[in-house]
Amino acid sequence: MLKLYYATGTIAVAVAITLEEAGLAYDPIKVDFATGAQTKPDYLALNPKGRVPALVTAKGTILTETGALLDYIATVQPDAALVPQDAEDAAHMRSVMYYLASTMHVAHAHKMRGSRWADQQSSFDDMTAKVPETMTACAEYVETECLRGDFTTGKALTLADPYLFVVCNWLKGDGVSLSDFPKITAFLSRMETRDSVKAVRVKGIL
Ligand SMILES: N[C@@H](CCC(=O)N[C@@H](CS)C(=O)NCC(=O)O)C(=O)O
Repeated sequence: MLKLYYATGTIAVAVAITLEEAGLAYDPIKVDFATGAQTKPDYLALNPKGRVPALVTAKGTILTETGALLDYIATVQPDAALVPQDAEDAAHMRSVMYYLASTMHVAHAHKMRGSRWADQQSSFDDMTAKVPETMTACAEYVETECLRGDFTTGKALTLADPYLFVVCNWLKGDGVSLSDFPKITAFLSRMETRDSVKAVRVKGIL
């Protein structure tokens, strides 16, 4: 069975939701951030980046990077139709995924993970203070450019949606006023009605 290494509320939740959407069985294994388990030798042997998610396949191969794991799920379970047939829709889906990975997730990380980029407490404080502004700018982009209908590419859920759901769930805690973003608000509510999201909540992953 697949093994998903996750921490609650992190981007690893997007992988759990996508596994549920695809109907793939998996064993969720919690990495306890409270004790810094992601920095300990046992976990670093699995993922030298010290991050979640990591997915171990039935063959024992270790896969990392959220976008890669989502694409892996779509490839092994094509019947779930998690990638649009239309090439331009698929490109839009991936542009949203790359945006989330390279820009919005990174902007969010400036709140708590300043030590990745600096050493001084004043630098951390400055980065944290900027997060409401940068995440609001990201939310504006998501609201106007990413959501092209009920979901990222229109009517049907694709790989970008569990990813977008998790990152947009961080907005409130990052000081963004969700009432300014009706499309994002409706999208978050829509995702909450899905069995996949309910299942990860029941499992305590979200
Ligand atoms: N590019 C990676 C980023 C993964 C990542 O940064 N995960 C965070 C949780 S949202 C993490 O594991 N942080 C642990 C740490 O920084 O110590 C991906 O998308 O999978």
